[in-house]
Amino acid sequence: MRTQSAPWRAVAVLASVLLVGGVAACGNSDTGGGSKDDGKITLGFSQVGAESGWRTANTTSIKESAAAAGIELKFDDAQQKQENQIKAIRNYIQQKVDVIAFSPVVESGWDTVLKEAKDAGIPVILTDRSVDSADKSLYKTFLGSDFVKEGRLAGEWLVEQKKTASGPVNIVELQGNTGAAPANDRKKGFGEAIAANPNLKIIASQPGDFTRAGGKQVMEQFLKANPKIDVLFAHNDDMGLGALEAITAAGKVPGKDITIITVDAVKDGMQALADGKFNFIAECSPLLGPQLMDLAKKVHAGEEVPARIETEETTFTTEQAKEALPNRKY
Ligand code: GYE
Repeated sequence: MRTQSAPWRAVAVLASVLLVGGVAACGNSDTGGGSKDDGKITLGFSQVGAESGWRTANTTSIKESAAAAGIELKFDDAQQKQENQIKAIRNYIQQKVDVIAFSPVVESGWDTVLKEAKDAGIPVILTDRSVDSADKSLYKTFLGSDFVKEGRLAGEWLVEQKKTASGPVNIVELQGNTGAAPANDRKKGFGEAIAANPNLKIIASQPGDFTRAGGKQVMEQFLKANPKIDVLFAHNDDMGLGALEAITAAGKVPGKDITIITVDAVKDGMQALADGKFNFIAECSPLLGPQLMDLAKKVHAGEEVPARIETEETTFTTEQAKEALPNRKY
């Protein structure tokens, strides 16, 4: 699929001509709009928040990679609020940054601000999470995981584990924040996979906002309302880690009385898996920084980039977690 229409390329070429002209004419002086003409790319990045170990590792990856690539990074933490992200993107447009990248907290409601960036001639890169905009010309590319696949891998593992179950297997699900692509997609993939065995039933499913506190609180409610819980599927490690506290407090043994499946595979999650408190993790890599910087350089230069770049990922059992933990970077 083509990502870069002719008018976009024209704007990019014109921008670089102006940039080069500007450098020749007035050295390092500021253009007045905030974007410097010293040849350095300025990237405005709007991060979701700091809700999980995954997010912290992602932020570190982006900051370190920007420094290594010689890209000037403007960074904003939206504290899981869409309105803050829209504000940050508008600021970046006003400052005339060269490229905007963001990780949308929810999928919907971005068309207006994306159109504003497009009209200002600033290319946008989606990273980690995507948007549901029908107009694909509003952004250049989406770099991130296949969340449906992560959910499906989690579900397929469970189907295999429970293939000899003769009665109902009661599953509870801790979802990510409402409306987020990884919450919608992991739910979808998991649900599709477990449909292979009618004994596997999701008896409760609630958002825990991808945080430990959310996971703990919702798991407490699940345990109170449901005397028989066999499996927990948590959309990330942090909610699973919060749920561990609730499960232990209820006098149950995590990983034995309740099978626990999560997504991410950050260090704390991998430790819980190695300790037998979790049973399976579908990996989701937060180390998107280097690829993002590469893409920023390319779209700034007006080069074509693929419309979708998928992160490579794997899955872990307890044995595999024990092996991988000593070299785990995040
Ligand atoms: O799984 C979760 C984080 O968007 C892939 O967001 C990301 C998710 C990740 O809060 O831990």
